[in-house]
Amino acid sequence: MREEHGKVEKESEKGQMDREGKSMMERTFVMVKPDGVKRRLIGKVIERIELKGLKIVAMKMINISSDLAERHYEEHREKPFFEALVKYITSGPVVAMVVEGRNAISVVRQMVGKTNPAEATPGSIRGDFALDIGRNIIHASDSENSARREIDLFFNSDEILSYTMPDDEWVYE
Ligand code: RTP
Ligand code: MG
Repeated sequence: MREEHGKVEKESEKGQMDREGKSMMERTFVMVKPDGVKRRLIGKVIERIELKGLKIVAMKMINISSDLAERHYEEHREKPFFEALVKYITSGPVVAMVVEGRNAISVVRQMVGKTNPAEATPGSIRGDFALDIGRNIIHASDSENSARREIDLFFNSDEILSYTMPDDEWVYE
């Protein structure tokens, strides 16, 4: 199996495409933010990821340093909310994960819901558990490039585990 962060290509799936002709197995970076941890929502978030059929291939609880926070959110450096964002994300422990599955990047973004929880669809994580854009529970990578970059920022390659699930044939056709 050839592995590259953000994208996973199993020998058996090489060349396989989904119905839109897109490649399939992806890895995405997911993080339960400090408000999610302090509101005891870690289990609920993980449960949704598992129930969807996705696979957690790395996970750890950490305190994010200001330096890591600034690098993680560097695309927002010039935004007016940047300082508050860094303060928020460094305010307590987070649970960082790498999640793998078919089209995992867009699938998890859909599960997370819109940035502003007030506009997020009920049924999404933000839609069900949050109200304020500055306290929106969860982060997920928004593209293949972001996923690759963020996984590399938070995890060493030896922290990402490779294993098979016994129900793979029931999750994937
Ligand atoms: P995330 O990166 O955390 O998954 O969130 P996102 O893609 O849905 O939203 P993004 O635009 O990347 O914004 C990153 C985080 O910054 C905070 N934010 N505050 N006050 C504001 O207008 C504002 N806009 C964004 C949110 O915590 C958002 O998740
Ligand atoms: Mg974002």
